[in-house]
Amino acid sequence: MKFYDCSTAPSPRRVRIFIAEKAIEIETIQVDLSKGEQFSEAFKAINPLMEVPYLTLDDGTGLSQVEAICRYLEEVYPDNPLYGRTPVERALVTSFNNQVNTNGFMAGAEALRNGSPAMKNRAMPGPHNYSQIPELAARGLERIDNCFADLNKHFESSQYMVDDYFSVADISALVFVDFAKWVKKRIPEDHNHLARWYESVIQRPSAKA
Ligand SMILES: N[C@@H](CCC(=O)N[C@@H](CS)C(=O)NCC(=O)O)C(=O)O
Repeated sequence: MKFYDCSTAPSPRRVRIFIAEKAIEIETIQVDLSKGEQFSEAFKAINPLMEVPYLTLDDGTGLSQVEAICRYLEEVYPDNPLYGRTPVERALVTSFNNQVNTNGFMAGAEALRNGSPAMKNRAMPGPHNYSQIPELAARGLERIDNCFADLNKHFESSQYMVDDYFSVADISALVFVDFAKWVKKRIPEDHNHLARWYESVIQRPSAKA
């Protein structure tokens, strides 16, 4: 397997933390997004979507999208399950993972990609150029605030995203909180429950990934 990564980017970080939690070794190739390496003919031939993360399997199959890659790794490396251990836990993990990615991570992407001058005409990743919509940047910031508040409420009565079970939903939430800093959003001082959860997950060795 080969894992195409960019060490500074948040989407591949979700996979890096997942790999670290599984304690597996995968050959990793850096694609420097700051230098536009995702647009090179060489990388386009590997992933026509021109995005990271990307995983190629030994039989030549290529997998794009964080979710597809993590779910594949969960199946081939079932030890230390991160998508749930029972039917109900798997359903809850999927639900909370989708919620935090939609309401948090995507809000961060909306704010950054529609607001940063460096991302002019790159409001969406991938092979097509899209112009920025300033209203979406403003709405993204508002949605980040709401996601922080919702997570704070959630962690009032739950150790992790799903009860006392650390899962891929916690990885997504951690990457969201760190990604929000890119648009100058930090956990508000009075969000004690969210801060307590963050302190516990950021201390895991995998969080350094
Ligand atoms: N939906 C994709 C999103 C991946 C994505 O947004 N990757 C970003 C890095 S965080 C990227 O490759 N950006 C390239 C670009 O902006 O041109 C996934 O889940 O993997």
